[in-house]
Amino acid sequence: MTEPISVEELQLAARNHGMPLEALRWDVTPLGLHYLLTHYDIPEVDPGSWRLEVDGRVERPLSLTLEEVRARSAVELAVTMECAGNGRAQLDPHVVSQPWIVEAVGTARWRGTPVGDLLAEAGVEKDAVEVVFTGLDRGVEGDEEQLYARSVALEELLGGEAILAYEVNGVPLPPQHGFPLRLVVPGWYGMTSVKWLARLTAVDEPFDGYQMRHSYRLREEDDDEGMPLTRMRPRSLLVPPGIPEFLSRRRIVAAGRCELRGRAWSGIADISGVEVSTDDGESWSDAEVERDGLGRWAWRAWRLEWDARPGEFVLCSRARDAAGNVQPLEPSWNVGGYANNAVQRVAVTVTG
Ligand SMILES: Nc1nc2c(c(=O)[nH]1)N[C@H]1C(S)=C(S)[C@@H](COP(=O)(O)O)O[C@H]1N2
Ligand SMILES: [Mo]
Repeated sequence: MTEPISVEELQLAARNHGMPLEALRWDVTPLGLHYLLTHYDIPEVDPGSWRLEVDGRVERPLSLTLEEVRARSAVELAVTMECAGNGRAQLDPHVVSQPWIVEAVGTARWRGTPVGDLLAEAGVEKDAVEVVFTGLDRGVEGDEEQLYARSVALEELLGGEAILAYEVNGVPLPPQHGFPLRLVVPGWYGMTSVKWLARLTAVDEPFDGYQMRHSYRLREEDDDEGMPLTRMRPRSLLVPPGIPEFLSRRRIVAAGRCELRGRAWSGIADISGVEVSTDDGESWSDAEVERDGLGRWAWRAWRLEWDARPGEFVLCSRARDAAGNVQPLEPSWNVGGYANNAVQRVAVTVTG
């Protein structure tokens, strides 16, 4: 990290927890260990009076109870979700917001009904271009009072695998993950997967809400229009080897054979390889990457045997995807501090 964080950033960091990195051991992240990010307050929702409204440019507006949503066709998808701000705290100059280092990620089994099916049922008008997903959580951000809302292009919803999820890892959504219903858009950074859904509105021009127009854009300067953030760039992380030193979290590893393990994902294309370095990126070896795992939208496990000799090491791993994207060694800065997928560096002391 570059500069100390403020009390306001600590306040955010204490509410919005990351995934402890040792949880990379599990294929599916145990529920309480999945990362969490909530802009405003977690709303309290009465499932009895809650309705999902589907309106706007549709032929047959819908108003559905939770039971009615649950009675529709259901699918379960293992999805790796990562916050677009993951890696922000490593940027220089410092970007003030939720100070994630690398831990804003998790993989969950989300069960719900395909968004495309529900839109087909409502009969989307020909002039619709996007659907706006509006949550129940209200707050003030950038001087604008708002309900958290994001839009997704219609073609992405009709051709894609997005679902309206009411279960995670086999249980009803807990309050913090969007009870009673949330959007899950596989492969995309987390901001698009709107929690506490109340309304889907088909619109005939691109939605201009704060979370589209201002947040979640890659900008070099404040007044750039910028490019919207969409899919997750490739990233890999190491299961922390050995044991940690309490304060620094430096890893202590006993000399000898050590299996280095980790996970890699990309929302753009399938992972095509992972390389590992034990000398801070000077030299690289190919790790063995798991092939089938939990499917296209979940991270892939990788492993590499390391003959650890006593001394000081910096371990790194670098993922690439089938579209040719590779993790950079150094971050690239942007105003919001988004999409920093620079390789992770793990300091290790090997003891004799
Ligand atoms: N309604 C609502 N949906 C939301 C958010 C929010 O603050 N309100 N945060 C978004 C962001 S930025 C992320 S990264 C993911 C986090 O999902 P999780 O907390 O279930 O891990 O939810 C997204 N959906
Ligand atoms: Mo996020």
